[in-house]
Amino acid sequence: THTIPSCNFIYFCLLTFFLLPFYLIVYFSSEDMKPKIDLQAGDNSSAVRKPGVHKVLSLDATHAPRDPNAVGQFGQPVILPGSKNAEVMKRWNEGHFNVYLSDQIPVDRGVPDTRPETCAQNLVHNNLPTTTVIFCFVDEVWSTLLRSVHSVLNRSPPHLLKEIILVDDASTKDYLKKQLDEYMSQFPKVRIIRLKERQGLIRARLAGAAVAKGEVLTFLDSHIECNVGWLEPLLERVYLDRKKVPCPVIEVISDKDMSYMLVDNFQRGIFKWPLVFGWSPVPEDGNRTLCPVMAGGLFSIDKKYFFELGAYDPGLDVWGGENMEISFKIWMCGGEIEIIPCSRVGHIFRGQNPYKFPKDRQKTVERNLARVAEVWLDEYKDLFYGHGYQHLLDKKVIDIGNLTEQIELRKKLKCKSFKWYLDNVFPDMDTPAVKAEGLQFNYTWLKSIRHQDLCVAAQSTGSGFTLVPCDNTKRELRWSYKTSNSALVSSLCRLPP
Ligand code: UD2
Ligand code: MN
Repeated sequence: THTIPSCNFIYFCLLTFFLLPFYLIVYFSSEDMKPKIDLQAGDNSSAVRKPGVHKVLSLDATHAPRDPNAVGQFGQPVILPGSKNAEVMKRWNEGHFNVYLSDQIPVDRGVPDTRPETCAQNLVHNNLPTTTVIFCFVDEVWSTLLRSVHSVLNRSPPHLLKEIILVDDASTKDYLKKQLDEYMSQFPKVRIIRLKERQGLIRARLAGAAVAKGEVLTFLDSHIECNVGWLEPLLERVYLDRKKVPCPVIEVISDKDMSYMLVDNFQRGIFKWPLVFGWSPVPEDGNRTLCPVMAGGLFSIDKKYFFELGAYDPGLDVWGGENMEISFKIWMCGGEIEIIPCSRVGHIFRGQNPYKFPKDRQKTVERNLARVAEVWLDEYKDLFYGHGYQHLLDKKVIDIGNLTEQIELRKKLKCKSFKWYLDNVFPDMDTPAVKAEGLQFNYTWLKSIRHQDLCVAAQSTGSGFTLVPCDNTKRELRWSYKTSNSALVSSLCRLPP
């Protein structure tokens, strides 16, 4: 005969099979399970919209990570066993950094708060403008793209973050199509715009800016991690003066071990002829924060001001030169570029662009730079062409396109001269000219020392030079400045640290 189960047993089954799942759902969606938001400056969130000031909100939803034991947590370096080398190398070219390792690190990892100590005490206004964060990307690695977006969501005061716009510059990878839409649909603030044809980062950013709803535009590269308190100091600058264009300090995420590294020597962005971007220490008597040229990737700008300045020259293709264009334009037409020491964003610097250029890379960048030189450099454009770009003067060789609109814009905005810019913004600029045996060589943006079609090659024995036909794929033809005053050093040399 069958025995009737006891009441206790029925209750037990009921609890286990019906109530427990219900209870778990309620528990996991409860406040306890949501990312913790740390208002280190006291809970002043309710004061945020009232007039007045508050301490910078040190928001960080990742300071208590879900998995504190995961690799790379808190920006620590990860040393993989040698047995993983083959896998690391196999995936390296997907992004020109350690993609294999990046994929193992949580997309919402914590990073060390690298701000100078006083930053957390700084006051900012309660009624700061809102911002649209614009990431443009082409074939970005999945884990770094996600980490970039999460770092913005987790470390930005929600009331200041109007939206995040992802502009997909005609990526070819499948995961960036359907899967990205699905993933981002859990974040109502994230919008994806897809360009039908590859436009390059300049026109991709313009496409994002055209539909942005925030009062301030914040441009970021798609392989970054924003640090604690990164946003408010940028917005505060724009709030105080809408013609100020603030840039965060760009910290380094190692391309090899993915560690987040503090930048503690304060540098500003500069250029050398022929319009080669570089970093240099601030001169003794110089203003600590003024920055003659921005690196290009990371900055905030008042949206209306961006469009008043004519945004970017839309004739610039794919990559390169747009940081020179926007920098000269801002300074010469009444604005200022400033690096904000309390705002920090890590960026993976890659040895090479991991994506293809629709046309030749070198020709694309040269053409962009020539457009900038023609519009902004006045008589100094001769110095640009003189440093290895004589061939660009032959209009039959390279068509730099129509510049009428850009030249008209400069007139309309009544911008100052390039001489004014050099005298006032970058008075310590020097012109590196390498002289040897009566020849005048030019140092080019490809880091070669060039005389017509010949380039100086270092010899692997460590002493002596030869002159060989230029070829930008050869390491022995690459030379760089290790510090602003150093001699040019061959990339074959290893210097003591
Ligand atoms: C630096 C800037 C970068 C840009 C560039 C000069 C920083 C940290 N980075 O080089 O923002 O100013 O100098 O142009 O200051 N991308 C596209 N379409 C393209 C090419 C690139 O959407 O056709 C995206 C790319 O996925 C990335 C961003 O544009 O998110 C910048 O490109 P990058 O990371 O290759 O440039 P980077 O850091 O070498
Ligand atoms: Mn980048």
